[in-house]
Amino acid sequence: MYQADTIAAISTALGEGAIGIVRLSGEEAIEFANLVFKGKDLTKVPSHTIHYGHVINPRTGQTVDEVMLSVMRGPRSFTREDIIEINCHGGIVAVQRVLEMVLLAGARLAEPGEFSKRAFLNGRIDLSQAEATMDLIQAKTAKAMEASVNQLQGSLSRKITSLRHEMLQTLAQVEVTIDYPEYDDVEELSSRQLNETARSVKGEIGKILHQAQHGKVFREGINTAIIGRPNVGKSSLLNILTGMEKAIVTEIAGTTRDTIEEYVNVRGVPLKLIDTAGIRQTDEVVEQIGVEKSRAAMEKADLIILVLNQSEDLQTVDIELLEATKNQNRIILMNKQDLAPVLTRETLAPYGVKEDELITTSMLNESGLDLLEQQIEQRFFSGAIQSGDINYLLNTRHTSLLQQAIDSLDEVVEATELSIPVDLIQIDFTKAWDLLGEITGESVQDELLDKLFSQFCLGK
Ligand SMILES: Nc1nc2c(ncn2[C@@H]2O[C@H](COP(=O)(O)OP(=O)(O)OP(=O)(O)O)[C@@H](O)[C@H]2O)c(=O)[nH]1
Ligand SMILES: [Mg+2]
Repeated sequence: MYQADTIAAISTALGEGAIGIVRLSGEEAIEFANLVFKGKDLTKVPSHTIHYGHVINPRTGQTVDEVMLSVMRGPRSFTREDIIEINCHGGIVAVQRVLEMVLLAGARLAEPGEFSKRAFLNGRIDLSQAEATMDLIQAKTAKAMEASVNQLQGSLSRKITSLRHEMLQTLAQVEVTIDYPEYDDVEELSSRQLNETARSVKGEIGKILHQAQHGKVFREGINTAIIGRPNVGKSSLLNILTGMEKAIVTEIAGTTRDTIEEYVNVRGVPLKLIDTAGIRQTDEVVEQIGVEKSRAAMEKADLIILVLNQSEDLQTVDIELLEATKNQNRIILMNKQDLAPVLTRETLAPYGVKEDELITTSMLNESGLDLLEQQIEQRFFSGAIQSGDINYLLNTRHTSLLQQAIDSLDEVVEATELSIPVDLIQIDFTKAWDLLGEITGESVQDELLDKLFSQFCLGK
């Protein structure tokens, strides 16, 4: 079996973990590991075994770390090449030192995603599975994780492969029909076959795209903008929901100047929370830009949390924001409940505020936040999104290929209805087949591959 040059990288997240893993893959993985390992002779041990020993500096013989080392010979490995995994003591220094030693022994530092790229090139995983690995690493919540795992097991690939199979069969049938021109309705028959399959495949792609809309939400988080005039408690809310001092909070109006984004998981709903600069009229240039960004965030949001200060009268900006968000998915917080109330639910009634949009809160004593979380949970789990729906996670590349395939299939359907010659129709049909193949990587160019895999973390 062909094996490429030997690469190495740290495969676990950098930081204080219990263990860190340095991974090697390639032709001389075992040989290089043997140079830095004091314990058994690794060239003699059976595949898929783990060994206790020490990593030493191959030049000085000095001991670097106490380790457990696994040997997995290709092709029964993730990359299908020989793989060594060295489990070191966690902590940045130990893992880095072990990596340095294997580099000293002759391995090359891996590019981001290079392990997965090799797994792909050696036919171990297909492209959508490789991308799922990346999503798995980046999964923000357990639900996104679940969907990534599904995809890793090939739910998208399986679906695409079966669609392509169906298309190939039709193409074959058409060829056969054309080869036996004794039938006088050859053209019509072929045309009908192409039309039927194109329609059916198109329908299936439509379903994938539809289901994936939910998937996108789970991967990227629901765009949630916290909006309001200055000093009402927006940044306080961000800090409470994230459990961190993410944003500066002061009693000075206009404290937040720029949007701040943070992912949070609210009862299983992944939110991309965006804290924004308080909206008001201002002559100050920096603040003006901040306010423009707040408005942009508001327009793009899937969910708006509009914060009001219930200890003060409604101001022009509040009214403007109530109007502007009227048709959006919004939750309105009447904050600073701990202070003497001025605003009431009745005050807000004329502005088209619905009862279930309104929650009274205090960031000071953290009250009302349960209700807020409950609202968020209800809206997104009210049957509309269930974890069973998210079978597919599509990235922009997948979506665009699926759209293009639909376009080609549309051409096919249209052409068959206009009695255009079958060999011309076949061109569009084959094009759709190719486009689908690009999703699983059966027809991709090198350049694209490099780009894709370079988005991976180091060591994957
Ligand atoms: N009493 C009381 N004070 C609050 C409450 N929420 C926030 N504050 C205070 O109000 C002030 C402003 O809070 P921030 O969270 O910075 O307000 P903001 O909306 O982000 O303000 P800008 O960034 O200026 O737009 C701070 O002094 C907070 O401590 C609350 O519920 N009750
Ligand atoms: Mg703020």
